[in-house]
Amino acid sequence: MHDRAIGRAAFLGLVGAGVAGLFYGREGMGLLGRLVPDGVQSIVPTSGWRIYTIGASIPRLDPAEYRLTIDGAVRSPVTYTLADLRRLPQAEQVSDFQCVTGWRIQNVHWRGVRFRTLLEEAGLRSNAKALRFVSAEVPYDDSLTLPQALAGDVMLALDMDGKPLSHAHGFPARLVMPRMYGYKGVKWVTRIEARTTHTDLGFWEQRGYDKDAWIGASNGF
Ligand SMILES: Nc1nc2c(c(=O)[nH]1)N[C@H]1C(S)=C(S)[C@@H](COP(=O)(O)O)O[C@H]1N2
Ligand SMILES: [Mo]
Repeated sequence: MHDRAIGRAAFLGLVGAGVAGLFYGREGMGLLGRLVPDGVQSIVPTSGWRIYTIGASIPRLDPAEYRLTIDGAVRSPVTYTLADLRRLPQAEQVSDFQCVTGWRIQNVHWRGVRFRTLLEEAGLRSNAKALRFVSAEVPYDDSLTLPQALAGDVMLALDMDGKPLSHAHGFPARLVMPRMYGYKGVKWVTRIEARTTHTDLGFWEQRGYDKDAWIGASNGF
């Protein structure tokens, strides 16, 4: 999204020296000056990230309470705990991350679960066409077609650069699709809904961005 548009959302801007994360509220709320301690700690070494949230604060999901539900066009809906997700076979990749506003982080090391693995137990119905990723941060969501989601560089990430995701980056689980702009990368994912059409528009897509957010080949930059 353009910086003007994202200005409506809250973001954590990191200023060069040390733990100087400033938390900005939505338009009209002004500077909250609130730090997000462990988020800030894990962001500082990888400078360049900007933390985006559509809410007024960074969601902090409790790992013990966390559940991921897989439902919709599946044979049997499944709910996973975070421990369940960690017990599934994990995949790793190094890929770049690019926001549609222009900033780009190179060589992010992600570790998590591929969708082929994650969907095995629930079992997609033959009419499933897309996956909709729903954030605990309502109403943020986005979708991928099945071929997009099942690609070899796409995953539900649990770790970033060798550590569990920070709260700011979507703890405990976020979508990673490196060939599309960052808005596809839903953070704080708590539900994956198999859909029989790929007609749903994600949060930023309802605000004008392309559903197929290919970097360099969509209406982003
Ligand atoms: N739940 C949620 N997920 C989200 C967003 C958001 O505001 N809320 N912003 C998206 C956008 S536009 C980008 S560029 C990336 C930024 O990832 P980061 O906050 O870890 O830097 O998160 C994406 N996922
Ligand atoms: Mo973005």
